[in-house]
Amino acid sequence: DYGPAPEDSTIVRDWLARHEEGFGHFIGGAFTAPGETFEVQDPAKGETIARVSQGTASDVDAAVAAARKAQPAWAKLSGHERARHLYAIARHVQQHARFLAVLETIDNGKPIRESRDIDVPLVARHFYHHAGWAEIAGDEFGGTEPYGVCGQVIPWNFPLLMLAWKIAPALAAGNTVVLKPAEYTPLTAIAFAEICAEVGLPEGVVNIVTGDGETGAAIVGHEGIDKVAFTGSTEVGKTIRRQIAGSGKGLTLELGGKSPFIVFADADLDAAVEGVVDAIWFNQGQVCCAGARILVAEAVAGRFETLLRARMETLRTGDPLDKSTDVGAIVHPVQLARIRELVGQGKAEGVTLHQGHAPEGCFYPPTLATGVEPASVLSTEEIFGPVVTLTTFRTPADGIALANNTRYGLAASIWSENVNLCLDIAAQVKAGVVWINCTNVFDAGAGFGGYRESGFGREGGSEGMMAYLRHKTPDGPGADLPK
Ligand code: TXE
Repeated sequence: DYGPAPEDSTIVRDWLARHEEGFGHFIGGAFTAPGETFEVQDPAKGETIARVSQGTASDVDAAVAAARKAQPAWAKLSGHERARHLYAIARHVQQHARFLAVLETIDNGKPIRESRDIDVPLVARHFYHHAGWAEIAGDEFGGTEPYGVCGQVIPWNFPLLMLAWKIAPALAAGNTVVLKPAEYTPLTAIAFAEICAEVGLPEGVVNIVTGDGETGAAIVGHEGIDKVAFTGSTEVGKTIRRQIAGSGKGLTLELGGKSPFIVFADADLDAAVEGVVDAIWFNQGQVCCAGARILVAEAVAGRFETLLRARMETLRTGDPLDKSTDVGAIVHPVQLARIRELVGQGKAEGVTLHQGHAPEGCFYPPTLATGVEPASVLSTEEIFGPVVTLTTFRTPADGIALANNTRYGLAASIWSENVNLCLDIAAQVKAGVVWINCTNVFDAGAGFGGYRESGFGREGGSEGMMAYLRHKTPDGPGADLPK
């Protein structure tokens, strides 16, 4: 169990210092000179750590042009040759794992234990996995072709991992990409662009344009984009859907959630309490599939709450670079204000709050809300912070009704020693991902995505690959019909 060595932070600080004048965009295999820039903060320290260019319409034009130019040759490579590039990226991510983990933690505020043990290893895994798909895509997906150029817009909660979820399958399928990282957390995407250059990825295959929502909208709306993939808020997802309606562009959306965490009376309560820690205090609760609503059987609710509150007391909130930290900084003061505002509304409605400890600054304590009505803002709104509600239910039918009482449908977690009950409930919960006696388990081989206002399309697995390919019927199944 190693923490970041002091030299890892030094390497990151040196890298940032070398780019003090600001970072440009990565277009056509090279970095542009920085244009008009905006500040990027380390939320834990409240310091500006870098300046990054605000992508303009002409930057987006240039990136799309580079991606269009590169795409035919990239698609023409054999699957094996594309796989070699993806393997090389995966290996370089592993070689730079400590640098990337520290950079992610400084930029996002997430605990180093998470960026080191979860985010970065999953990024490498995603590229390895999709290299495998590139090798066999021709055999597995006969009668398909890539979309062409994909416009990809990602959020700030898992900056490098969301990049990997977007770029790896797109490239494996023979697409080229223009990706925009979130304005709060653009730095690991820039480091990733350096890796692309380092491994000799053909120029224009990956283009990274930094900027805000306006830059994102310019990418989404650009006529040279064939498919849009977005992860972020439900509100922006809906805007994008309207923006490109009728354009013929492909679209996948991975949006918000308010996922239930259902504990039955016969569950292993200690394990379920640890499950809650993973469900809502992992990444400060800034997780689209966070188990944000605990629904617990009335018969064990008192015991469960006691265990949970005792566990909350032991969580350490603070310096994200300290390897013993459990809960790090909130990504940005704006997000912190949003969490405070929603919790304040809940308080005004009369809920009871139980809170752990948090230092001054851009931190929020682990929070459990009890006495919460299903219609309360805390039950219905995605808080995207370390705040979980606890509600009781009597019968399994009541539990399911509460679980489905949401406009979202991203994930659900079910806890019981009775596997038949778990499977029965899993079939009735309206969610794209259901975990049984576990939570927040991700794998590149398993499709991830939502129902209802949580979006549509899947990332990961064969469904995730298909999302980057189009069927062409004459070559597809049925092509051997008598002529
Ligand atoms: O998200 P936005 P924000 C939820 C969460 C959070 C809230 C607000 O509840 O509190 O959203 O976060 C880009 N066209 N989630 O405001 O705005 C933007 O630049 C194209 C859940 O940060 O959706 C960024 O790169 N792009 C979520 C990305 O969209 C646009 C993760 C996400 O930002 C755009 C993040 C536009 N019109 C927030 N406007 C999840 N489900 O994982 C903004 N962007």
